[in-house]
Amino acid sequence: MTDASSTIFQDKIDQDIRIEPKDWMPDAYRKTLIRQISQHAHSEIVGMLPEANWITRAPSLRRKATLIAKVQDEAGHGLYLYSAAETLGISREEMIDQLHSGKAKYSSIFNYPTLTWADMGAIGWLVDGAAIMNQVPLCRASYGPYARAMVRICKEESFHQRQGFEILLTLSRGSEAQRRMCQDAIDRWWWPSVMMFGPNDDASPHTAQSMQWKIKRFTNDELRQRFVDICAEQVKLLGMTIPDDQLRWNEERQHYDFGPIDWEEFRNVINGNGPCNKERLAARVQAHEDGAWVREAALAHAEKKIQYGKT
Ligand code: FAQ
Repeated sequence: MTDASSTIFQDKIDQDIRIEPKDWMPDAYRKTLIRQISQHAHSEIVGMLPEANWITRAPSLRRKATLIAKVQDEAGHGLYLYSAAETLGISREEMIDQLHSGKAKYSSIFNYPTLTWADMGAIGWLVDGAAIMNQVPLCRASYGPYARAMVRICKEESFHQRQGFEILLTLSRGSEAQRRMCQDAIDRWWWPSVMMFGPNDDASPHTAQSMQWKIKRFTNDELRQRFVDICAEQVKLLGMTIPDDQLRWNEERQHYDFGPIDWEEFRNVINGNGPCNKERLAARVQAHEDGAWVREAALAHAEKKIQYGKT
């Protein structure tokens, strides 16, 4: 690194000029982006599994078609994100190896089971809702390929969030059993969704530096608070409750106060001991092995095309 390249890099960050793949960047900036973008990609791919569980059991053809489309969108998000990470000099094989060997993380939220149809609603409303809250600011991340991938992803996530809320709204206007199912799903998904934003700011090793580099635009706690504020209002439309007896509006702060987060549970889940960690990883590894013939066929086809001079 020369002083001049480092100054040019910092000037670009300060002036909100995007950093592009061929620009000089500090090694630590590159590593942080690879870590975050690849974990994000893995989350989208592993995130397909809890919902895929309900495709064959969706209550109507319309619900089934919508759920298939949503899960397919998530595959697309994973692929844009793997491509964005590849521009930083890591191969897709290496990222996938890191996921399958347990070296790379993916979002804690996808290690919880989907027990009833109402979970599809709760995932859409709460999980996609939390994802949007975290991802809209990433459309302004300093690294160009990541920020651009996020624009399309956010548009799709907002559709996902609305379909989830609509599932819960329908259940909330249904029979007593359906209302109970709706409340039960909210009860189970609330706290894991609140944890999605990551550790509190004072326990987050990466936030300060990522904010300085304008990868992150808001801290974990700032985004979590916004999420709680919005959900505390939206839940009223459902006539349901959030499972937190300390949730109340604080006039002075102009925000909702909320109860303590069980960080022990969070640590357990991200360290591989959540309810479904082993099942999720095993399903991914199996899918990858089952797909080996497709990769081989695609490679053979590409080689043939090159051999015969076609592109
Ligand atoms: N789960 O210092 P920080 C979705 C880790 S996509 C697991 O705060 P950072 C779409 C963190 O990696 C959901 N690990 O780190 C969808 C770090 O570990 P490391 C995914 C977590 O990076 C919806 C350590 O803790 N979204 O839902 C979690 O500055 C429905 C210290 O944390 C993204 O990935 C967690 N929840 O901030 C799909 C968004 N939180 O790497 C299907 C992009 C923290 O040192 C269905 N990522 N950790 O070993 C980000 O914005 C950031 O990476 C954060 C964490 C905010 C997640």
